[in-house]
Amino acid sequence: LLMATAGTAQTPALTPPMTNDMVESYAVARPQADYVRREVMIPMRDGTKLFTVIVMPKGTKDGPMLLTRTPYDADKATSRNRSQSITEILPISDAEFVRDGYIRVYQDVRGIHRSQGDYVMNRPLRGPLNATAVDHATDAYDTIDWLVKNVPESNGRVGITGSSYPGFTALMALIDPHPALKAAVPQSPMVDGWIGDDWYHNGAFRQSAFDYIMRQTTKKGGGAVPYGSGDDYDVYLAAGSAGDFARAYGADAFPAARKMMEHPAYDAYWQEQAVDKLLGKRKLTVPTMLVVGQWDQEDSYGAPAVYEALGGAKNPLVHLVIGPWRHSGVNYDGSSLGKLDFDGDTGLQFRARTMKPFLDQYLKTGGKQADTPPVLTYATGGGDGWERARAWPVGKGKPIYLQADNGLAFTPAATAGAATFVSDPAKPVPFVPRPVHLRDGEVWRPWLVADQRFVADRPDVISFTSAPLDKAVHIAGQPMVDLFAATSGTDSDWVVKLIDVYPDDATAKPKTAGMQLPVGIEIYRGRYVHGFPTPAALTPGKNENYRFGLPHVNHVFAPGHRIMVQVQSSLFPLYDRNPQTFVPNIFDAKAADYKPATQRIAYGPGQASAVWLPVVP
Ligand code: PG9
Repeated sequence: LLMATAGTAQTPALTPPMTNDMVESYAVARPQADYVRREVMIPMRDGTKLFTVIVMPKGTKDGPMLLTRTPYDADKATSRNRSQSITEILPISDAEFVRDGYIRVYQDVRGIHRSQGDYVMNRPLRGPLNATAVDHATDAYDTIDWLVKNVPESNGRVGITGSSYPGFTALMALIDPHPALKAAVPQSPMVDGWIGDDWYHNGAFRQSAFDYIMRQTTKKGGGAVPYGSGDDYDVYLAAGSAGDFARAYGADAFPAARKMMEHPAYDAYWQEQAVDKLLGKRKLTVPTMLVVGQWDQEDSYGAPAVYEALGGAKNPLVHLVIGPWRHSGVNYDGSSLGKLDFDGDTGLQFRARTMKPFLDQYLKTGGKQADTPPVLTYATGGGDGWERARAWPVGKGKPIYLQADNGLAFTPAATAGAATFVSDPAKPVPFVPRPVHLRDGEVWRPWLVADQRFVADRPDVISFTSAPLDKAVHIAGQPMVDLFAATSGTDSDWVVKLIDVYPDDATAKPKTAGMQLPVGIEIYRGRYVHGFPTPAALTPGKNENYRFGLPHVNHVFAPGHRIMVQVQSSLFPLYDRNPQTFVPNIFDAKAADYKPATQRIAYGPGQASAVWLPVVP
């Protein structure tokens, strides 16, 4: 320090050479920062304080607030880069908002990162599963209440958004909402963890849950599953059942994993926390735009299910958006996915042209009426971009039937028959090309558009293919599987894929030549064919009718392309293996229960297996 005394300049005191160079704590100096970033602890009604970061452009006045409630670290979310520019510290998806004077608020949900309290993975609403006085609905309410009273730069209006888990918390805020909550944009929300979002799909367990839970719910030690660098396919196969895996790798020490495994069927535990069911029982009072990716590999079920539960087109407050995205892809560069290229950055297009005007209308002071369509979807394949609609689905179900000789056609097969294959649980079909690395984002994010030629030649994968189309087939809605199938075992999984087969000759676009593009992939655990809450053994050799939905899509099968339906009985190691012998609980299946089975896929009169395509006239 320079010290001046009575006009005589003194030699500055020098830092002694042996001073400890470690600084205890230091608030980063940002002399040029174009923003204000405030960290606060917001008290909830039970006294628990939640860590919240409020970020806004310097000089903000009368700003709308956009809140995200997250288990993924509010501090990290608001410190993307060490920068003095607001658009650099916040996620890229916030840029359009803060450039226009929005106040961005990120909060750690209770019990995680810097928030106080208990972390309950999918904290159920107060009621039969939650006897406390707090849940995500009350926490959102209390947070909004505090924000409108304590952020003087705001105009007192709040919107809520977020993808996936934060999509789930955005939906929960709609239950008995705070009057200052004026709009919501839940993206890829986790809605029903058993039917079709993160933990199970139609009863088949997603083993990726273990790694997620072990990473997300460990305070010290623990963390990710030590897969090593080989092939996760081998790791899971060697372990045995998913239950054996959990016991061997210590996942059973994690309450979140135990809760999941203790409820293999669709019992009250799942039914009572299904957010679409919770919202369906209430009147929606907040304008809500539900968003999902057409190839959402984590939460494809939630957004369309909530749209339907809230009354769909009959409810003027609800909007649905389906983009050509992977899970949460809406918040990143949406120019491409796997081998597919789109018409520009579809993520940015949606955020800037649809989401922001929608929020502006309800959140800005004197917000302008936006031209928000009830439904906005992006037509992929031979389609040409964004399409507005009054209601979803747009198309009407038209069956495309499985045929003899691996054929597929819009007319039913004249004579009954069946195609067979042997499914061997010792050699399950991989869900992506091996070696499998479940944690590799480059593989995980686009896996739902992975070219299926990598398995099409396996004897346990059966394909039914149409003739080349002479005119385009445009589908917009949810393709429905209507499969008549039998197994020689007493339990079985059925995986059905709807595929767009690109022509082999495609010199203009060699990377997609001959591609088998999955338009939708879904799995169904056979034991639930007579009811999700009531698993039962299958009768060997007896045809059962399996009916289930594929993810919602807007896709155009172009002229010259072929439509394909592929069937197999495993999707490993993403989904645990079905032993193909009925056991009361598959988590406890023993090695001897895993048996090869002959699978019969039926077609023709009385057993007309088909996929109902939502064809746009
Ligand atoms: N799909 C993730 C998730 C949602 C809800 C619960 C647990 C996980 C996510 O991406 O947040």
